[in-house]
Amino acid sequence: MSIISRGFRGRRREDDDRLPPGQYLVEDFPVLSAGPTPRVPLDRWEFAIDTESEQTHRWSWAELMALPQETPTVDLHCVTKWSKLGTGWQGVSLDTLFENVETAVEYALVYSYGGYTTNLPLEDLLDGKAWIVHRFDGEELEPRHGGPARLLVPHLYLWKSAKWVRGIRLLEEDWPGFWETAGYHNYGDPWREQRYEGD
Ligand SMILES: Nc1nc2c(c(=O)[nH]1)N[C@H]1C(S)=C(S)[C@@H](COP(=O)(O)O)O[C@H]1N2
Ligand SMILES: [Mo]
Repeated sequence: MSIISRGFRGRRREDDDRLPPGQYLVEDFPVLSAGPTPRVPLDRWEFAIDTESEQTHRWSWAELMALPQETPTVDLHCVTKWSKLGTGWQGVSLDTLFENVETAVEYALVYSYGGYTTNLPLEDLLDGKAWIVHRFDGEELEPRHGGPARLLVPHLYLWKSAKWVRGIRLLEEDWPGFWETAGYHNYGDPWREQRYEGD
């Protein structure tokens, strides 16, 4: 008779290597939202990139769908300590969306339907590191997980992956977002355990 539950014995070594310090694995997909789920009809949905020279690049839902689609499989790490490995998504790389965007600045402020914001360096959105995703696990992205579309930036804590994403404003100076203003770390690297301001 074993007194060790399968859950503990069943964890594989390669999974441990993918788990940042202080995190534990989950199989379900928790929902963390700071407010109610906004509902945006697809015929009124748009995504925008606003540059420092007040140029706005806009995409309708149909235009987003017509762009080259990628299917990243990534690990998610939430600052509340759960990690979910090997999640499968579909969406458009930020590299594709930034193709015709001219900018000389370093900072990005991501904003969502419903008012949520989060900031990160522009370079963390580029070079295959971030997507606007609209499908999860082979299905349309559920509203509670950010549907119709959310940002996915898996190398940073999940609060940077803005749900119900509406746009990205490019800024000369860093502008802290919702959680960053509330004492969370400005950058949020899970491998350096940057949870709170000062970590
Ligand atoms: N618009 C918006 N995006 C958000 C949030 C939010 O409250 N509003 N919460 C963030 C936090 S703290 C986390 S951990 C993840 C949770 O995503 P999930 O609910 O799909 O697990 O979304 C992030 N993106
Ligand atoms: Mo979170």
